[in-house]
Amino acid sequence: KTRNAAALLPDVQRFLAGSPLAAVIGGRDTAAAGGATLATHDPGSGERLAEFPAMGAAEVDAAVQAAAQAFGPGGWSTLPAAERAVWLHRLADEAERRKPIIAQIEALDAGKLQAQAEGDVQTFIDTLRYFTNLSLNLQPRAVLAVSGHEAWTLRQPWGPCGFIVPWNFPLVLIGWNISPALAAGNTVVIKPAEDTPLSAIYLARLAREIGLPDGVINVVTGTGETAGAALARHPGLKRMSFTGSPEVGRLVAEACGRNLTPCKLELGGKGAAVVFDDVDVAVTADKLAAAITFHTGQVCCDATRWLVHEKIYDAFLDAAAARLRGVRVGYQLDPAARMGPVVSATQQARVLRYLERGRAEGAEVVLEGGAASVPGRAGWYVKPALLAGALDNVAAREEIFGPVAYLAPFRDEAQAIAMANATDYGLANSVWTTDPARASRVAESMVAGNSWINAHNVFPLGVPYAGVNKSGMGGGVNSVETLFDYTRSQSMVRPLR
Ligand code: TXE
Repeated sequence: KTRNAAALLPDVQRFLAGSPLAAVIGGRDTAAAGGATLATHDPGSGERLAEFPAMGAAEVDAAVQAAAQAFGPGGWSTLPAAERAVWLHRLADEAERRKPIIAQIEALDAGKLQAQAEGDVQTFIDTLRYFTNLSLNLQPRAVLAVSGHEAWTLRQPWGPCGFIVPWNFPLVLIGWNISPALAAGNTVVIKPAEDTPLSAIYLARLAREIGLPDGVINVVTGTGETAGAALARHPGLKRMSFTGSPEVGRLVAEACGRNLTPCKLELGGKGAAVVFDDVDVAVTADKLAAAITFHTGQVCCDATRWLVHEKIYDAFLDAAAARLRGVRVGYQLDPAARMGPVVSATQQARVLRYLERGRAEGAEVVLEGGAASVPGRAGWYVKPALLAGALDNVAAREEIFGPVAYLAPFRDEAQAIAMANATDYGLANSVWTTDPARASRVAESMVAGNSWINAHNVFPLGVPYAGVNKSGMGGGVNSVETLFDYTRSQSMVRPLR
């Protein structure tokens, strides 16, 4: 029993009491061959939450086969879209009914503030509904009379698709990725991160409870090196989608390349926020501080480099430091907490190491950050940190994945754009100014999949989200195009006469 037991919803307690939990393959609760398990912990208390299967190649193979069988013939892919939509809407409705339960599981497992976890569950639900509805609204392609032939294009589902997801937004990233795949008629095998397997397991059980055909959603659990790698190299997958670090993304893409399996990668980032001297300094500092502390900075599209016009640099630095100093670090289920723990001891050590290295390379330490302690909770906490100086510093170049911002002054627009673009990543940036023409100019000139204007970390439904360069490849997520990505094009031709 954890110390939290009293604060937990009865359904969450019951779910955790089922430990060791099973993964779900072909609708069946499945343990690892030999019964090997791993444990997942509450990042806010360090306590063990539950055990789950440490799977490998054999279970991954069984899951891909279950997905292939569920796909068809006569399966999920051959149902009329309207019939699939009934199932997917039922799944969304049931997830909505259980939102507090799913959110608490996600909050506990990932160390997310409860309110943010609820937002994540809502994003999952909204995304599933969006793609389900979209799949019912596709217009038939025009029939062409060309060169004496009529021709048309079918969009066919691919088959079993693999999804390897990370620990920072488990349910959001599952939703963004599997919703278009399922709505288009594919079946899925999900490999959640070993730090956060619980919401995926819960989701697979939920799908079974509402009667979704067995094998349409499969979940395999285990480490990246065993379960993840086995999924990435499985020749039975027709598509793969990976979200995580660039290092592992490269391995996954290589494995897919060997099978010629199309592969979508969503990797990290080192986003810039470019702040001009016409903004309200207090308001902008406040918004950027909120962005960097959101989910304790474990957000791939965060603004981690704050490029500030030299005229307001000192005032901005003071305002940001004051705001970050006041952030209340606390246990994720404590409603008074404004920033929870990081996901693991490993991640905490990573953040602390980057602070050390940044300082050693000469960064000015405005706010030193470091490990934080929360009374009565032996979790993995860190304080917000603010570094400043030249951008050739390791803390300004590499993705830290913690609440650490790096400030640097700029002189003019051209220099700001050059500084923002001086990175191998290309996921998301923002520009802050009251001049609309300048806002568009700068936003367009920053090379990345996403440019926000006077905002950061906003993801309206249906707006494409993708990274370029080291931040990803293969088309991104969250838009009409994603639905097409999960169909293959098949040209049909017949002579007119
Ligand atoms: O990610 P990994 P880690 C960045 C962030 C973070 C760093 C390390 O900077 O600090 O990566 O995090 C699975 N074959 N991002 O090490 O390892 C793994 O089980 C196949 C940014 O936790 O990339 C998990 O399910 N799969 C990112 C998933 O890959 C493998 C979010 C991601 O884990 C595997 C997460 C292998 N050989 C981390 N090794 C973002 N874009 O938001 C691991 N995995």
